[in-house]
Parts: sequence; C-alpha cells; structure tokens
Amino acid sequence: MRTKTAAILAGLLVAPNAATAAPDPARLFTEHCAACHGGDRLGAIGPALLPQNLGRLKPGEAVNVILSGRVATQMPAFGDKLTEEDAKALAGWIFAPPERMPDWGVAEIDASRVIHGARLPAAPVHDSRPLNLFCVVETGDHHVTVLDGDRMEPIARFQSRFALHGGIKYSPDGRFAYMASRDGWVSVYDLWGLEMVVETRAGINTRNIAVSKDGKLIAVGNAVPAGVVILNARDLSPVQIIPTDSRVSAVYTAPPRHSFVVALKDTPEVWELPYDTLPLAVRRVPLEAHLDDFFFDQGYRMLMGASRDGRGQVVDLDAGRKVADLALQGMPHLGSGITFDWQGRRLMASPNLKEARITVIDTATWEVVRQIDTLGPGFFLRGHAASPYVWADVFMGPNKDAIHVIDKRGLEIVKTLRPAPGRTAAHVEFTDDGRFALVSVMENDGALIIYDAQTLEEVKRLPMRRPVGKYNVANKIRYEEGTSH
Ligand code: DHE
Repeated sequence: MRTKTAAILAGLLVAPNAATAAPDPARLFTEHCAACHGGDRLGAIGPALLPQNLGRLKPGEAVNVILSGRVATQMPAFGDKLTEEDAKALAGWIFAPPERMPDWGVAEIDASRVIHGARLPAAPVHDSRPLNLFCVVETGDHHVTVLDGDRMEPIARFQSRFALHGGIKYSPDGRFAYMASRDGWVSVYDLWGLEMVVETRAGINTRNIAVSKDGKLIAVGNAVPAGVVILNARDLSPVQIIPTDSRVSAVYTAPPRHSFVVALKDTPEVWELPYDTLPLAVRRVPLEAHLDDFFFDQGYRMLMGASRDGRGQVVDLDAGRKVADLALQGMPHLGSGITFDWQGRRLMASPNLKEARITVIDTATWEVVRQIDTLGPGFFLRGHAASPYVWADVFMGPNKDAIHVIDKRGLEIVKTLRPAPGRTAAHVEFTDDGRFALVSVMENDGALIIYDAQTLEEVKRLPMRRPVGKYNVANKIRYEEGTSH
C-alpha cells in the first residue's frame, strides 16, 4: 500500500492531462477577458459580466459568443485560444455572483466621470429644426443617429455606451439628450454642438433615467446597487443617493407634481421623491400588490400599474392609496401605455407582452372599453394628438413583422403593415406635428422606415444597425399624449 506522501508525489510527477484538467474560469477570465470587461467584472470597453447585467443572455449563447465573437461589436472570437470546456466554465462563472459585489457609491460615481471638453456653441452648428430632431438608438453596433425630422436625413451618428436601454430624455429646452445604458452609464449629448458633453457611471445595473421638470436633476433608477441616484443634469456630478430596500424597476418624472416617482420590483410600495428641496425626501406609498411598471394619466395624479403577475391597479398619488383594480390579463406593458380622447372620454391603451391583445380602458371609470385582438403580443404603442391612428407592434409573437394601425375613433385595426416581411418590426414614433410615423426594422442590417401617418404609405427607408427606440425632441419635452414620457 502506498503512503499518502507517495501518492502526492506520484500525482505531482504525472504530467497534467490538458484534456481532463478542469478549467479554472477565474484564471481564464483574468487572462482573456479582464482587459475589456474589467478585473472586477464591472465592464470597461466591453460590458459588465455580472449575473444582473446578463439578464437577457442565455448561458448557451454566452458560450457561442466566447468562441465565435459577436458581430458588429469589438468582442473577438476566442475559439482558437479556448476549448469548448473552457468557454462553458467561463460562461458558468460569469452567470454566478461574485464573492463580493463591488461598491458603487458617491466616490465611485464621481471618479467615473468623463468630461469630453465639448464646445457648447451659442447656437446650433446645423440648420435643422432642433425641436424636430430624433435620436435613434441603434443597438446593433451601439450607436445613436441624430435624424433631421423635416428632411429625414441623419445629421450625426455617434458611438454610445454599450446597450442603451429605455427612452432617451431631453432637457426642457430640447438641447441636451440624456441616455442610460444597462451597465449604469449616463451620457449627456449636446444636440446643438453635436458632441458628447459628459458621462458618468451611476450604477452597476441601471433600469432607466428621468429628468426633473426644471431640467436641473436627473434621477437614475438602479437595480444594482438598489436605489435612486440623483445627478446634477449639467455636469452629472452626484447630488444624492437614495437607497431602496428593493431593486428599482423604473423611475419617472411627474412634472406637475415636481417629483420623481419610483416603481419597485420587490416591495409593494411606490416612492415619490419631490425635488424642489434638496436633499430629496422620500414619500412611501404602501400598496396591496407590487407595481412593477406603471403609467400616469395626463394630470399625473393617477398611476395605472401592473405587477409582473399581471395584477393591475390604479393608485391616487394625492390620496396615497389604491382606488381601483384594473381588469387586465396576461402581462400588460403599462410603461408603454398611451392616452387619447374618445367620444368625450379619456382612454388609455396598453400593449400586452404575453397576450395578443391591446386593452383600452376608460380613465374615468377604470372599465375596459375594448379588447382589440392583435396578431400577437406586442411591446410598444404610439399615438399623437394630431393623428387619428395608434400604431402597435406585435413582435413578441410569430407575426413579428407586422405593425397594426388602429383607428382611434372606431377602436379597431384599419390596416396591418409589413414593413419588411419576415423581419422584426418594432417601436413607432411620430414627427413633432404627427404627420409622419417612423418604424424600426429591428435587425442588425435593419432600417428606419418613414410612413406618411395619414395615407399610411411608405415615404423613405434609411438603413440602420438594429434600430430600436427613436425619440422626437418636441414630443418628449411637451409630454405628447401618445409618446412615452
Ligand atoms: Fe425595455 C423602455 C423595462 C426589455 C427596449 N423598458 C423601458 C422602460 C422600462 C423597461 C421600465 C421605461 C424606461 C424609460 O423610457 O424611461 N424592458 C424593460 C423590462 O423590464 C424588459 C421587459 C426586460 C429587461 O431586459 O429589462 C425590457 N426593452 C426590452 C427589450 O428587450 C427591448 C425591446 C430591446 C432592448 O434594447 O433591450 C427594450 N425598452 C426598450 C425601449 C424603450 C424601453 C426602446 C423606450 C420606449 C419608449 O418609447 O420610450
């Protein structure tokens, strides 16, 4: 019988068998990934590789990306350096939480700030009408196109942070565009000088941003670290961190209330943060059920929300309590809801992420006025006060290439467009006057298609790299009823 020491020596003398030795993902990460994704996995020129930031990527896809690279990004293929086993071990490792989540407080936010030295001219350097500009987010290659909405010509295109998400917001005068990435980067772009002004990383995993009515503050809703970060909108310096005991789902501005309103993922509460006085105080509104995402009436007093399990409720923010239940099924996407007038009544309409229908509700009685059957579950709805139609995508289902045009008067689909047959059609936005509607063909070699919003005929097609959302400056700053706010 061999002694223990002899066995250890034998083990040392046997050459390690590369085919059977288990890969060491931490070592592989440091060797191959850390330079771009950060030694702490917080991201650098590549995105953060923490479980919360990988939410939409499946482990199998991660293995493919590691071995084959990612088209139209700087992610190279590692198939010649790593085995499939290595890639699987790495994928498993990045989907597991780190031993200790890195801190992200005032010091880290401040230290991450990048001031770009923009010229900030006294007048626009272009002759486009500033209020009819659009910012179009192209996630295919992480760029933003600035589009002249009168000529329908791009006037600038710039690299954005990795994976922008949520609506781009604007300063009240429409000059500055504020954008947020899923990795927590907030960027300020000058639409007069066509230059990036300042950027800061306000969180590790960010949901979205909101701008105060006076344009002085930006609220950043974070899932990691859970909380709301208030930034100075001019230079993005941190003003206040408001920790939440739940991941933030979204933060919205409520201009007439002079407050930010926060939806929470894990706590059945809504938080209101009045912003006229610093530091911001927190008003907690307890609820019976979670409100994961919501939508306001045009007066910003009533909040119509749904939890992930589809329970809908109406909350009166003045009274600080639920005042009605909403008869909703599936998973209504209330964050993409819109309102419009119908027969002297104010209606709201919401797409549904799980069911092939759009629900139309009377905001006086909270009764369902109509269920409009669609060709599939949809993500976004858009209207404009000057247009008789509401446009709805249905890309969450098999008919991903269809866009319904719904007549607001009859509450029925009057036309179904297929902008690019077989290819994903998503997200519509109108010009400031409501005359044209812009639709995304949300594919890597996609396009932005401009329709005459009255005749529903195609007017122009601009090639783009997976265009997703597009945001008209005037519609956003005027809180147009058919546009997300
Ligand atoms: Fe979004 C807005 C949440 C997945 C594209 N999305 C929003 C907003 C929220 C939200 C809370 C409102 C932010 C704002 O504008 O201030 N989105 C979620 C989710 O919880 C969900 C379902 C899962 C997740 O991954 O977070 C989700 N969203 C997606 C996508 O997969 C989309 C289609 C592609 C992408 O880029 O990630 C997507 N979300 C968008 C867009 C908006 C948006 C384009 C802005 C819509 C607008 O018109 O304002």
